[in-house]
Amino acid sequence: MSLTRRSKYLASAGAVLLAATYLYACAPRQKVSGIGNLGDAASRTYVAPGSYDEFYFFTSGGFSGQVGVYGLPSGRLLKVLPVFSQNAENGYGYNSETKALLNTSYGNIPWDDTHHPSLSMTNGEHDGRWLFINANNTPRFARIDLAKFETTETLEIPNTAGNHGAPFATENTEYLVAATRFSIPLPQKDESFGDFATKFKGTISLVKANEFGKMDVAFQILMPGFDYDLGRPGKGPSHGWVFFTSYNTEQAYTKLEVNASKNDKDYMAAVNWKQGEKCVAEGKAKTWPTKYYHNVLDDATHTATSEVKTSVKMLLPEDCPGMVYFLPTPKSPHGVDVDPTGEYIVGGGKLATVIPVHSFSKIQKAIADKNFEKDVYGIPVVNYAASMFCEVANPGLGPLHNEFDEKGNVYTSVFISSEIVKWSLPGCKVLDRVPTYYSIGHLSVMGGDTRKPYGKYVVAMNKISKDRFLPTGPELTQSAQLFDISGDKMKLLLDFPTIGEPHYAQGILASKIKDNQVKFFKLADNNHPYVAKTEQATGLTRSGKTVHIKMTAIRSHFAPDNIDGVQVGDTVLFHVTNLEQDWDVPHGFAAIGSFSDAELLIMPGQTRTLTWIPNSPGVFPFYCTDFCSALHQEMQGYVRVAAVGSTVALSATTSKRSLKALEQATGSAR
Ligand code: K7E
Ligand code: CUA
Repeated sequence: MSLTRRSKYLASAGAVLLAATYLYACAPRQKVSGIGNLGDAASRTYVAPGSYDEFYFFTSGGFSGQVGVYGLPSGRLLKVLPVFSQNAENGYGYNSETKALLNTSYGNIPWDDTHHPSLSMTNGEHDGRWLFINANNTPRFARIDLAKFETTETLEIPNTAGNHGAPFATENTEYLVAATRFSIPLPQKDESFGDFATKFKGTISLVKANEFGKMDVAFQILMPGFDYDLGRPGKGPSHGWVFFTSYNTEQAYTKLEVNASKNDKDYMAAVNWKQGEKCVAEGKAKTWPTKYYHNVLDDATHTATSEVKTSVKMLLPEDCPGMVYFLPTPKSPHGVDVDPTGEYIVGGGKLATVIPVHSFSKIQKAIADKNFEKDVYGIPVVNYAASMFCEVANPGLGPLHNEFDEKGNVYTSVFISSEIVKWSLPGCKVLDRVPTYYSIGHLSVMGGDTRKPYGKYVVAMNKISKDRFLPTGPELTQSAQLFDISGDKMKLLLDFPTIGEPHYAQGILASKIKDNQVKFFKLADNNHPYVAKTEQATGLTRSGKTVHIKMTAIRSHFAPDNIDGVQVGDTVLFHVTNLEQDWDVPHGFAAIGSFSDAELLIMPGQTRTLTWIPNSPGVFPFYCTDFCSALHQEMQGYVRVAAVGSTVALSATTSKRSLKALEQATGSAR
């Protein structure tokens, strides 16, 4: 960039960030690794064959719409969980049973952008029941059941655009909180951009989540038209409150990098949701007509169904005094994080030269004393000096996010200067800093958002991996870096590649999850409308142009495996039940030319459906895709397809000769 062009860039604060990003993040840098003793680092992350990792680590997939499950400290990838995505690996989002989980008022949306995994909480600690995650683009929440590692419930969030500051769980998972990133006309209608400041609004949502199948918007709060970015519920003394950062309090609607970077301070919203609950109970909320989807995967039918909701309770701050306050916070803050004691609320001012720390008790006092500097859209703005506990000096360039350990230390990710800065609370002094490779976004301490962090490790999730891994064409892998934080100095232990774009991630002790696993689904409890619990219960039915085939799979054959009487243009639905009742014995199912679905991967005791529409006469094979036994290659069959109008009746046969005995003879059990 030329000097004149650069000085133009430097004309605004937003551009300073941009220019600094070029100068720091993209400059070639030397490979200072921060590793004191490589051999020691290797042994600290080595998990011997047959041993387990100490932590599960759940990373958001960002634009992959998925969740990555890693073991730490090894950094081994254990699973990729589809959430707001279709997954060819197991048919999620393709097959008839799971498709409804992607239903929204905009239609069936098989993609989204996931940012913040949030583990369910009991008494402010991860309890290992569920993982929640947000969809940014078409606003939604998902529940992932950690006994099954499966997405089991999704909820659309109405009156929202850019569901970014979400879904952080309160101390007992009473609520997941959410805030709108984009303010929009509410209710949505055709408005001119020039009316942004008067007609565009934001919302904050409190979503009930503590019971499977009952996720719902408890109430929403109508907010001034800013961009709300991130949120964190209080803990301990601040339980009952939630804090959201905002940027663009300038209310710009074009060229935000400049126009939304003018104010020296933006606002952090401090929301007393218990007060909100009270106002709702007193009937102060308005009922707003809207439309949003709630989708639940039923345990017994293994099938998701959708329900359409038609209204929400909307609270206006002026109708519920004491519910919302603004805390001035420098400057275009991104992250907000609450320390384990619940007293300190730490902002991440991405254009600020300090890390601002608000004190919950000082906020309470300022409110009691009415120590306000002004009102903004009727919302009292607490005096900056009155809520501020400290400003941490020398935090690096572009502080974003904070996590906490068990010893009163805070770890701040600093994007532009690519580092983790460790500092103390309540001391507010920088204690250590370590470079990351490169451009760190979120970071995650094991249990680092809870009342009782485990500490031990912090993981940096970096936006750029540059020269750290073998190149893979124009797009290089995303990367995470594991640091030891048990001593005074942070120490780099491991680089590992990550899938999608991991924004945030959470680590939980493996012992809280690993012994609660569902090993298979009980066949006796399977209530799928097309289940076949025995081979005798299989069969074919035709209704018009639709053919239902109830089929079973067991090592190593399908029943039936010869199907006759299908015609060109029929919609053939293979409902395949896996009869196995043992851990880790899925069967797969694929049929040649199936163009609307991926394969099925059917867990033991489960039924899954593949849709198949033959477009020419012939005899077409299907087979099991998962190498399930020595005779897995024999696990196959044929469908015979006749021309339209053929008089061949539907029929099915299964080879009489069971291969079970042969399998046992060859010792082929998986
Ligand atoms: Cu900082 Cu979406 Cu939490 Cu990305 S967000 S880094
Ligand atoms: Cu069943 Cu391979």
